[in-house]
Amino acid sequence: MRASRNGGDNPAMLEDSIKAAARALSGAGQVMAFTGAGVSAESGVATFRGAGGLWEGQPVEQVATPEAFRRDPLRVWRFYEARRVQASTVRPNPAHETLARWQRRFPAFCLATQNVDGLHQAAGSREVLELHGGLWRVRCTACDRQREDRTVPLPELPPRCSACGAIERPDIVWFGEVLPTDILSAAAQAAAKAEVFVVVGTSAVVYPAAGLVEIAASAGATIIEVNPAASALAHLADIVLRGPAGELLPRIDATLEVS
Ligand code: BV8
Ligand code: ZN
Repeated sequence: MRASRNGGDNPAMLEDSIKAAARALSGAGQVMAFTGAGVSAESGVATFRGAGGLWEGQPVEQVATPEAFRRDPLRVWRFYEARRVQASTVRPNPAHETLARWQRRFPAFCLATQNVDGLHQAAGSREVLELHGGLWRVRCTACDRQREDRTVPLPELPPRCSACGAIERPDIVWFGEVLPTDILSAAAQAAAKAEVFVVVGTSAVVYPAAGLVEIAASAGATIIEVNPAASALAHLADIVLRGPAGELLPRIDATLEVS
């Protein structure tokens, strides 16, 4: 059990934890951020489990699967089309913007996200490791041809591959599917080298992505958790900031600048 400074809802303790987070970051050479749906919450994107995690009354885990797509590709495409439409109307929030700034500030900075909304890239983050794919890419189910398509709404559902005519799927990693090996291993290598590992807006229940926190913790990184609620891996956090990322990341950043 790591001693954790719990910046609970006591403002003085929260301020103390913000200072502790800034101190840990200010001298760090290798920093990594790992984000989930919570980092996009203040942009207006519904989190997975927060919104009851339901789509047409069904748990998302039953819609975001290869079986559901095989059974009813149109239904699964309607789920993703609805998220593409919503994602096209939202903007990055100060949490995304702070993480993009940190990429320029630290000698080595890696951002791995479970999100598929593209908001980190819209905020200016580069080389984002999209562990679970992206809403703006589609992939052919037959010839695997991948393309970016930001048309909203898509003219035809399901979209068809212009090379071979087969239907295309969202380039998303569904439950029961393996993550892109190159992306997962890049994230795991960065987690093993991180001096400070910031976990932002994730319930940390989905594996193997959540395993990145465990890799960083066992390699001795200082773990900072930014989340209004305790994630499943909060016990690994050295510094805990209980609150919204859009408010707390800029406050850490402002404290960094003066430290
Ligand atoms: C795989 C794409 C196996 C879909 C997603 C152990 C090892 C390996 C696999 C497993 C395992 N145990 C179980 C599994 C199976 C499964 C899994 O982990 N299930 C869970 C539910 C138990 N894992 C898989 O299926 C993975 N595949 O391992 O395949 C395999 C192995 C070999 C060969 C073949 C197969 C694939 C997982 C990927 C699934 N796809 N996304 C889509 O997006 O449409 S996962 C989905 O959940 C999203 O990516 C989402 O990002 C992710 C995690 O959720 P969070 O991002 O954390 O969001 P959540 O709503 O849960 O939490 C939001 C948090 O934000 C909360 O904590 C909240 O408090 C906080 N918050 C709210 N507001 C704010 C905030 N924080 C900060 N500021 C705020 N303002
Ligand atoms: Zn094709």
